[in-house]
Parts: sequence; structure tokens; C-alpha cells
Amino acid sequence: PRDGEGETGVVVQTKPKTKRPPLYKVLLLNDDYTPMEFVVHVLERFFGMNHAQAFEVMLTVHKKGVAVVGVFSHEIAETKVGQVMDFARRHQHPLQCTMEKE
Ligand code: TYC
Repeated sequence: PRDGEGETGVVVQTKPKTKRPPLYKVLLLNDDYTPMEFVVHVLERFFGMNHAQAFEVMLTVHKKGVAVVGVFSHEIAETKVGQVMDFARRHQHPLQCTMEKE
């Protein structure tokens, strides 16, 4: 019999099953129109970065096209994406923010 199976054909619990919830990366995408200062403000406002960190991450997105700006539970990641997309739309900037499973 396999580990934990005994002679009954029934698999009993082998591992303690405390599965951590999956995590999601929140990504910020570059574009040609959103002002740099606006992106810095977004990173400070929604991702708790200080000005220097925010400026650095903004420059990374500007140069590389995309960067991970945070890793969160599904619910928090969805909230962050929604907040950024809504804020950008209200200011008529084409800034894009997405999430993907880590
Ligand atoms: N590329 C933009 C510019 O030159 C700045 C920018 C940076 C836009 C990061 C979006 O996620 C972004 N004004």
C-alpha cells in the first residue's frame, strides 16, 4: 500500500494541508503619453513607496516597458489594479496596470 493508504484502499491525509493562497504580481506598463510625475504619484499613493523609490520604479518601467510594482493576494491585487486604472482614466492618461499569478 502507498504511504497513508493502509489496507483499505482509502488514502488518508498524509500532509498537513495549510496551503497559502496564491500571490499575484501587479505590473505597471509603459506608454508614450502618461507624464512621469503622474506615474510617480501613482506609485506613492497606491503602493506606499517613498518619492525616491517611486521615481526609480517609474524609470524602470519607462526604460524596460514593464515592472512589478507589488505582490499581493488576489483580492488586494484586483483592488490596486482597479484603483490605478480608475485614477488614470479620471485624469485621461492611458496608463495601464495589470496583474498575473506569481
Ligand atoms: N514613458 C512615459 C513618458 O515618457 C513615462 C511613463 C513611465 C509612462 C512609466 C508610463 O508606466 C509608465 N512620459
